[in-house]
Amino acid sequence: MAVSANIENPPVDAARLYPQHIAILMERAARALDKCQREHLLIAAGVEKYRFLDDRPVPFETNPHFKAWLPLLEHPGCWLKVTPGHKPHLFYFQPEDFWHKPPADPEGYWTEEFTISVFRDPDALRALLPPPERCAIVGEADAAREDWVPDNPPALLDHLHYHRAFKTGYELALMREASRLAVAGHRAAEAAFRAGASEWGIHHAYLRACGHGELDLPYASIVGLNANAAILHYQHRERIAPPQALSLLIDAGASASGYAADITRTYSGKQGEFSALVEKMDALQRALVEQVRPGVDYRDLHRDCHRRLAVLLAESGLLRCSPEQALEQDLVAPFFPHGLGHLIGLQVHDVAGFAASEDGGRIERPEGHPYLRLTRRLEPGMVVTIEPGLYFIDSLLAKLRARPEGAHVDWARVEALAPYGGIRIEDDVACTADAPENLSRDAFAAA
Ligand SMILES: [Mn+2]
Repeated sequence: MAVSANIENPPVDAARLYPQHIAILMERAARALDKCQREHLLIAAGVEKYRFLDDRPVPFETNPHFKAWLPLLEHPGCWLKVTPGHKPHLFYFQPEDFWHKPPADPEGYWTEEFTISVFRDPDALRALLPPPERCAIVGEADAAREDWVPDNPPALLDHLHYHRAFKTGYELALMREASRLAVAGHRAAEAAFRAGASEWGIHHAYLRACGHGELDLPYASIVGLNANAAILHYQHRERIAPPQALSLLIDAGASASGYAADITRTYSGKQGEFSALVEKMDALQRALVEQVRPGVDYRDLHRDCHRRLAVLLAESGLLRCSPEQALEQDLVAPFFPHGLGHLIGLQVHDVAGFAASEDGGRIERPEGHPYLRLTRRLEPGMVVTIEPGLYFIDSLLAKLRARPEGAHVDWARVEALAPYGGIRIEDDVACTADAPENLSRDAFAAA
C-alpha cells in the first residue's frame, strides 16, 4: 500500500512544506468564507456507500476538499472545521469495530497543524460541531449528519476551486513523488511489453513496480496492445497476448497522499513507419511542453497542437495536402479527437479547468473542440498535462473517407498503420516563472 506508506514515511520535502501548505489553505478558506458570509468551513470526509441490495461497501473515495488538507484517504466519518484565526480542528472518527481494523490513532507529520478530537460514537459529533447556520458545509449529500447538511455554497466553491489550480510547494513535492512511482510502473510495463506479455500481464507488472493496488490508482489504467491503442478509454485487459505485439499504448498514473500522476507512453514493437511516427510525436509533444509558460492561453496551445499535427500528417504523407488545407478542411480532428490536456492534482482531471475567475464565470471551449478540458491562461504553480495523440480510429476515419476532402488522405498508408492503433504521449508539467518543470520526464531521467 504505497498510499499509507507515504503517510508513515513521507518524502522529506512534503513534511517540511506542510505547515506552509496549511497556511495557504487557511488564507484561501478565509476569503472563501467572506464571500458566502459564514464563520466556519466544515468539510465532511464522506461516508461508506453500499452496492444496490447488498451489504458490501464500494471502495471509499474521500472528499477531495478533505484530502486537500489531510493525507487521510481511508477515514470515512471524519469532519474538519476551519475557522479563520484558529488552528483547523479535525474531528477524527475512530469507531469501535470488531469486523474491521479501525483507523489508527492520529499520528504523523500532519498532526501538529490541527486540533484533534477523537470520537467513537457517531452521535458524539453533535456536541462537537458549531451551529450549522454559521457553517459552509462541503461534502456529498449522503454525508449529512442531523442538521449539518452539506450546502456547498457556490461562491465558496468557485473561490476554492479556482485557487486549487495553483499548487503549493507541498503539493508539488507529492506530485513529484506520484510521478516517481508511476515511472517505476511505466518502465516495468515497457519491459513486460518487450517480453511479449499480454495486456493483463503488462497491467500487473505496472502495479507491482509502483507498489499500488488497483484502488490506489488515481484512475483505471489504459493498457492497449495493437489496434486497442486506438480506443481512447480502452477499458479491458486481454489475458492472452496477441501473436505479434506491434505496439503498446499505456496511460497509467500513480498516487501520493491523494495527489495524482497521469502519464502516457506509446511503444513500437519494431523499427519502421510506426516507430518513426512515435518519434515525431515525441518531438511534437516536447515542443508543446516547452510552451507551458506564464500568460499562455491553453486554448492557443491546443490550437498549436492541431497546427503541428497538420504539419506532421502532411510531412509523413498520411495527408496529401498542405497543412493549411488540412486545418481549413478539418482533416486533423479525425486523427486527434480529444483535448490537449487538463489540470491535475487532487483529482486526475482536476476541477476549474474552465474557471474565468475566483468569483466564477466560464471560459468556453473554442468552437469545434468539444473535448478540451482546460481553457485557462497558464500561471506559475499550475500543473497541466500535455498529451497530444494521433490515432487510427475506424469510425472517425470512415466518416472522413465519406467526405469529399477524404480524397486528401493516403488510405493505403492509413490501412498499413491501423493495426498499430495509435499514439499518445503525455507528461505532467508544472508552469513556473520561466522554464517549465516536466514532472514526468524528470522522473524518467532520474529512474
Ligand atoms: Mn490525462
